[in-house]
Amino acid sequence: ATHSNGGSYESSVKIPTIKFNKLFINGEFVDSVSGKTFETVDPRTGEVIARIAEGDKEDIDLAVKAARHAFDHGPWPRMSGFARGRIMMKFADLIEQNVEELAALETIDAGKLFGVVKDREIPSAANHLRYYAGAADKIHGEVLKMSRELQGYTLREPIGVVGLITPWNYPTTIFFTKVSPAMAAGCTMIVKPAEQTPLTALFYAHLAKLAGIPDGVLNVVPGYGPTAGAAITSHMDVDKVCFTGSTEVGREIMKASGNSNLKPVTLELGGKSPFLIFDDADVNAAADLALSGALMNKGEICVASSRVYVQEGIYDEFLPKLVEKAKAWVVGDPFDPKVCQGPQVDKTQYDKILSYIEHGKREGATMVTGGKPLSDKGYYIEPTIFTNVTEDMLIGKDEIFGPVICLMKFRTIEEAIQRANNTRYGLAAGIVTKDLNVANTVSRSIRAGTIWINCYSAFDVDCPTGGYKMSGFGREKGLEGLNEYLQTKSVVTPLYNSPW
Ligand code: TXE
Repeated sequence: ATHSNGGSYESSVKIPTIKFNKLFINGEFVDSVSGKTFETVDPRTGEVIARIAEGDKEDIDLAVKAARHAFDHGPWPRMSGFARGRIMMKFADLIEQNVEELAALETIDAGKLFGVVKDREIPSAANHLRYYAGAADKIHGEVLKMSRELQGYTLREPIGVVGLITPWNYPTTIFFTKVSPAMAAGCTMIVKPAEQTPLTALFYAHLAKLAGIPDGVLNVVPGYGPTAGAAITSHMDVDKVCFTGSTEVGREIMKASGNSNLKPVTLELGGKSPFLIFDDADVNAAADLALSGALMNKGEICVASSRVYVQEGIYDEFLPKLVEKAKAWVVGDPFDPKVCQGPQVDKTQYDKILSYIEHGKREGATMVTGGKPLSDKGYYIEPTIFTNVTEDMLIGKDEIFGPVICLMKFRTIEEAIQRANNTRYGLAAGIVTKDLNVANTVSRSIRAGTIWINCYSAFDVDCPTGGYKMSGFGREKGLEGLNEYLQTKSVVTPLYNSPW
């Protein structure tokens, strides 16, 4: 890969000063009860950006109390859906007005591409708010005819106080895929952003207040998983948890729910998504799709097309194309518009990826390009491609969450389906073919929540996403995503002259 100068790129983008570094509870920025703080680090350099108030159990208790009060007594769940929607629309406008500063914060905190965050991710997040704002006044139950003696109807009610635990790879997007439907439903919430990337979430809290979201509706408490996160999942007064993160932590969250109040959970977990390229594909276009599907956001994306399967008729043509494209993929400072890939989010992820690469070599896979760190400063890793991989190797079955592609060859459609499904995950899959019958057959046969045909990572707010198998359960986005924050109450009345 070409390396464009690590952290020394002279950007014209103004690096913002950090305005919000405290917990946001009940409409105010406050220090943590313990007074403790933690560092958030710029992955371009490994240097500390700011110290952030560190939330722990006592702070979560305060946030839950505020959210509970706002839910049980405040205006938010009681006002009309239309009124909630108007406030959410204002919130969305404020986000767009601050897009430059927000995008710069996200870039220094997460190492994400400035241009992509500014032009796509933040505008799309604002549109998540608008989509659900538009749905807020269309939440209706049903009238039930029931038996001759009874009439019933259903109410769709907000589920209550929700805990939203987010990861560091898409700090803005995932914040709004959870917050927007929760707000539209009339829930109140505590968001715990990932400890690696708390900066934009706190800024959004500030904007929510400016927009007129009542105090206590949105609380943002940065902190670590086993302390602040676990305090949410085991809290007796939190009615639901929605989590995106690792499968291991997903397991802990279900246990915490089981050991406390049996709160329902929605889990969006890891993946090892297959990308199947059939003999009739345009090799060049397919290589572009496979590469960007796997390396997008430095491979730190739950749907990464990390297992690429190519049919034997075009494999020999495909391999050098993919390698050539990987070598031309520019790694460097995420403010540089020429760059395709910034630094991995932190030292832990960087070390994890490099250790998987070493493991791949030891397991007998063939590394055909990449494999090395790219700079002595910051967490940059070359795009890496392995061939001769099988699904039982560690690199063929674990989620690496970095710029590493496992390239494999298949013969028949049946083999492609069988190997695509040979994983404990089921988040997404890609298919490249011009043959409609192949595309339809394979789509039905793969056990995954999203199938992309002749495209990849094509997300939109009205399209539900989520996992099969150990990639989790529940759906986010679309109207199904709103259901996760609602529950149904049935109301039944006898008719005149009925025996009741
Ligand atoms: O995730 P964690 P990590 C995968 C990816 C990555 C690996 C580890 O493979 O390499 O997970 O990343 C909070 N109770 N994904 O360790 O720990 C934590 O503070 C409650 C895939 O960063 O799952 C953070 O806010 N919460 C993924 C959030 O969980 C807890 C995105 C995610 O962190 C907790 C991220 C606990 N006991 C990582 N422990 C995806 N699906 O996109 C941690 N947390």
